[in-house]
Amino acid sequence: MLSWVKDVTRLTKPKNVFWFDGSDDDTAQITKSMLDRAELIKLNESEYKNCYLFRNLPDDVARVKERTFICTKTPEEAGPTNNWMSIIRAKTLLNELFDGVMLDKEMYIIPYLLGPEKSKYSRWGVEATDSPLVALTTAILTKAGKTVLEEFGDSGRFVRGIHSTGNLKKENRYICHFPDEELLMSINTNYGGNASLSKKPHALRLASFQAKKEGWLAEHMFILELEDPNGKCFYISGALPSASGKTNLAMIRPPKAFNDWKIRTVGDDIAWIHCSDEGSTVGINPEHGFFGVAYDTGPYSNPNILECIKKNTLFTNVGLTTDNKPWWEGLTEEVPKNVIDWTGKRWASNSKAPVANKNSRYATKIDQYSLKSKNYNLPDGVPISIILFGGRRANLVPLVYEAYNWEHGILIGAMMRAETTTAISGKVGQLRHDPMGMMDFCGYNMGDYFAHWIEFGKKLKTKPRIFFVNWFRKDGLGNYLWPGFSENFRILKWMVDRVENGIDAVSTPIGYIPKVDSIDLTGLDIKKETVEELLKIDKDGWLKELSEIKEFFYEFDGKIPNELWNEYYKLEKRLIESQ
Ligand code: GTP
Ligand code: SPV
Ligand code: MN
Repeated sequence: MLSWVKDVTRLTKPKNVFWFDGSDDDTAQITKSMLDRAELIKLNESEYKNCYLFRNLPDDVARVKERTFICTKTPEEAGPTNNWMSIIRAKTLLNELFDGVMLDKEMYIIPYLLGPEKSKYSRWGVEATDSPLVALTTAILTKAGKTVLEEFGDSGRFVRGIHSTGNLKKENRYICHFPDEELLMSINTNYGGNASLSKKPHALRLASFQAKKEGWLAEHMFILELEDPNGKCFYISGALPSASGKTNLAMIRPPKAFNDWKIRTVGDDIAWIHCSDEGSTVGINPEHGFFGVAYDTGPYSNPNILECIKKNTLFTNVGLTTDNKPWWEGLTEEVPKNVIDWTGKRWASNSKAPVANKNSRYATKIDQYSLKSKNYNLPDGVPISIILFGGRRANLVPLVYEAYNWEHGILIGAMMRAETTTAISGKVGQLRHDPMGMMDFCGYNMGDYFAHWIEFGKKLKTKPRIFFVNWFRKDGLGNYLWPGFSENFRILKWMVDRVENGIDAVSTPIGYIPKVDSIDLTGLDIKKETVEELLKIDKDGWLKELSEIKEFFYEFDGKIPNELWNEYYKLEKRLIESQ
């Protein structure tokens, strides 16, 4: 590690090197240096203790898929859903960009651990960055600093990450992954998902590649704990596309009628899933903090997080009130007077632009979240009995359905599509493929990834049951048909009833759907017809969907596994025969 840091120093030529030891003192020192340079705003200490606001440049507030590259020997290894760059070209280009890039700057060396201490499932890495923002973010989102070195031992194996804020010019922005070398290089961006290399670049893109080699899964999934009134706990992991409800669901508060049920959080964005020595499915959350969407987070959508983000939290791209409190749409009903928008300008009350950026975020530690599962940090992980996939679909996809078996479940995950959100730069609301929510995060050929899921299933003695959800169905006027948020608990409960109590369901061409009266609607004002509408299956629509999925699968040049095609044709046949 020392020799690697020397190499990076020779390349980037920083003014000095800051070894982050994970202490509060180190964090305070980095924070102070940013405050001194007016790069950070201290928030109201009495209401937001030790909280800060950082403003990214307006064109650097989301992940940029078009500047994200997988650098392997052949394009085939990266597959059709990733941008590929040859290793030689990427290295030449990046070495030039990184040459002397830290001249007047400090370089922070941040060793980090992903996953619980003393866990065979955990991994580690080191990020060398000249961005104090990235240093602080990594200190929140992972276990970082000295303790990690104890975990390392004298192992020379760690993921190497080099990052520089550079000049933030978009045309020279690169987020490059070298899976064979376990190396990451990112430059000219300071936004979380592009620059905090421990998160998506390591914990998903490189980890998914390692997972394939080693027989586990690195997924864009939350893990939640659901405790029934008898005290029995179930663990559900689920993939929903970016900015489509993972954090919200992992933290929901069951509706009043179910206050003897509990939901607690293990993780909100990434899950590493393994087959245990006993053949069961176990999951860990590699992260140690939440990097959640702030915009729209409020008493209705996520009441539980609001208290947690009132201390030791780093906000990006939210608004600022005159008394130095963070503000975003959804936090309170009224826009505070004379609020400053996320770009730092006074917000005009007739403005159509939002006060907070729609991809504004909070970074906060899971330790201080009161409704975390007590098992959130178990070295052996938690046993997962339900996996769910979800879409963001105004039409077609019902509120919930269950796969007939593991392979069918993988097919419905692979068929996942969603309307785009502000989590990635580009147009919002456009339908795109997002298999298993991993479109932007699978570090290798997705055809091989599907095959790996099939193989993984073969090792499991008991397989989790697989469900699909869609909270986003709309009526003809564009209103959501399902109230969502805490009411989603009712759907989780139905899943547990299926798995635990074997309650009956309706067999349809696409999978099992609930009998209308088996979703517990106690205390919810919703018409039976609306629920029927939410569960309706439009066979012609599904056949059209399938033909589009087929086109997508063809892009993988024969790499879609036979098991998936089999399930695909069985599904098509069921749809045709039921016409
Ligand atoms: P990433 O951190 O980007 O991976 O996002 P996420 O999947 O954790 O998304 P999050 O929970 O932050 O949800 C973000 C958006 O989804 C917000 O705009 C919410 O309003 C919306 N959302 C979440 N749950 C629901 C729901 O049940 N119904 C509806 N209509 N919207 C929802
Ligand atoms: C996502 O976009 O899925 C996120 C935010 O969770 S980021 O870490 O920026 O990728
Ligand atoms: Mn995410």
